Amino acid sequence: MNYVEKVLKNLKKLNPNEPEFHQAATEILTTLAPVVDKHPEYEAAGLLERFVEPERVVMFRVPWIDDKGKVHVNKGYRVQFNSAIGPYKGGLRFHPSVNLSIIKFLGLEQILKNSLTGLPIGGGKGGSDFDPKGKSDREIMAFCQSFMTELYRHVGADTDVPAGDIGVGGREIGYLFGQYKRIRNEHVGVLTGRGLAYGGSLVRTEATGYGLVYITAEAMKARGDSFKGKTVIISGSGNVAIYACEKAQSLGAKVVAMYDSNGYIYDPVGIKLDIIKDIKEVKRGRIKEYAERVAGATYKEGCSGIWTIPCDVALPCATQNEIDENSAKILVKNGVKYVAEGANMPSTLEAISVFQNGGVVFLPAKAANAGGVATSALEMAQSSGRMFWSFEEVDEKLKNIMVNIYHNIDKAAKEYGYDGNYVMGANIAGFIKVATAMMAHGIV
Ligand code: NDP
Ligand code: 2IT
Repeated sequence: MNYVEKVLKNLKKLNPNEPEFHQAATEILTTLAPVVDKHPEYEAAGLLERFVEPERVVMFRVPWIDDKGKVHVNKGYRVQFNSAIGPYKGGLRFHPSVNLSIIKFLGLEQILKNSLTGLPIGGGKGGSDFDPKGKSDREIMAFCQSFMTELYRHVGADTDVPAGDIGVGGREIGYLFGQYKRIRNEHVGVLTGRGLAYGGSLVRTEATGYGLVYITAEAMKARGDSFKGKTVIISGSGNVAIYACEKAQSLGAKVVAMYDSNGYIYDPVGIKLDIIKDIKEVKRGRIKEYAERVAGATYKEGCSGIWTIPCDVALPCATQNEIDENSAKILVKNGVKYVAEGANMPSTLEAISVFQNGGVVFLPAKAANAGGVATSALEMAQSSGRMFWSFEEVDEKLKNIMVNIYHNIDKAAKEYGYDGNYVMGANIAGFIKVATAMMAHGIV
C-alpha cells in the first residue's frame, strides 16, 4: 500500500460516518500521489496525515427563541482546518443538512481553493443545521446573535475570517457583524461579504458567479471558443447561480434552466434574470413562480430532471452531489462540452469520471468557484488598508485571478503528464504551496 492509500484508509477508519469528508479526501489525495512520490520528505514529515486533520474543530450549541416564544437549540460548527498560508478563511453555511462531515469536506476543499487564488488565506468552514427558510427577520437576527455570541471568541481579522455560503447572505453577515462588534468593541474585517456601508467590497456579491464564468470563458478561449450562442443550464437560483447567469448572458449565452430545492424552470427563449432576482433576492420566494409569470416557461417538480435538457455548458451552482453518474451520462449523451462547478463538490466521483472520459472540459469547484473567496481576500486587503476600490478595479482583479487560476491548473496538469485533467491540475497546484509552507513551519 502506498503513502496516499495508507493515509486514506486511516482517515476512513478514524472518521467513520463522514461520507462527504471521505469523498472530498479521496478526490484530493488520489491525485496527489505523483507529488508525494517526487517528495519522499513529505511522508517522513507526516505531511498528509497533518493535512487531512483539522488544526481545530469547534462545536457549540446555539439556543434562540422564535416569534412565538418557543426555545430552539441548533448545532454550531467552525472547522479551522489549515492556517499554513494565512488566517483561516471560508464561509458559514446555514442549512438543515449541515453536519460535521459536510463542514469538514468544505473545509478541506477550501484549503486548496484558497491556495489557488494566490492570496494569503488558509482554509476553514463553519455553519449550523439552522434552517433560515420561512423565518422572520427577527428570528434570523436572534439566531445570528446567538451564533456569534459563541463564535466571536474563536475568530478575528488576523485569525479566522468567515463569510457567506448556502443560507448566509448579506442579511445574515450584517447581524453576525453587528453582534461581533458589540461584544468585542472593534470595527474590523472579521467577516467578509459585508455591506458596502460598513466595510464591504464592491463585486463581492457577484464574485463567485462572475468568476465561474470568467474561468470558463478562459478555458473556451484556449480552444478558440466562447460563450456566444451557447445554451447553458445553471442549477440553483441563489447567489452563485444568479450572478453566473448574469455574466453568461452578458457574454451572449442563452441560459434556459435553473432550479431551487423544489423543482426547475425551463424557458427555451432564455431566462429573464430580473424576474428570478425579484422572486429570489427581493421576495425570498420559490422559483415555481417564474413559470406563473412568464409565458412559454414551464416548471417541473424535482431537481435532477434539469440535467436532461440538452445544453453546451452546465454550471452546477446549488449543492454537493447534485450531479450523479446517471445525470452525467445524460449530459454527455446530449453533447455537453463544458462543465464548471459553481457549487462545492456538485459532481459525484463517478460523475467526474463520466465527464473526463466523455471528452468534456471539466473545471472542478476549487478552481472554478474560487472567485468568491478571492474577492473576500480583496475585501480583507481593502478593509485593512482602509481604502476602497471601484467596481471596475475589483472586477479587473477578479478576472485576472480567474485567468491565472486557469493557466496554473492547466500548467500543473501538463507538468505531471495529465494534460486537460483539471482535477489533477487544481489539486496539485493548490497543494504544492500549502505543502511548502507546512514543511517550512516544522512539525506543527
Ligand atoms: P444560496 O443559499 O444563495 O443558494 C443556494 C441555492 O441552491 C438555492 O437556490 C437553493 O434552493 C439551492 N439548494 C441548496 N440546497 C439544495 C439541495 N439540497 N437541493 C437542491 N437545491 C439546493 O447559496 P450560494 O449560492 O451562496 O451557494 C451555492 C453553492 O455555491 C454552494 O455549494 C456553496 O458552497 C457554493 N459556493 C458559494 C460561494 C459564495 O460566495 N456564496 C463561493 C463558492 C462556492 P432553496 O432556496 O430551495 O434552498
Ligand atoms: O465556498 C466558498 O469559497 C465560500 N463560500 C466563500 C468563502 C469566503 O470566505 O468568501
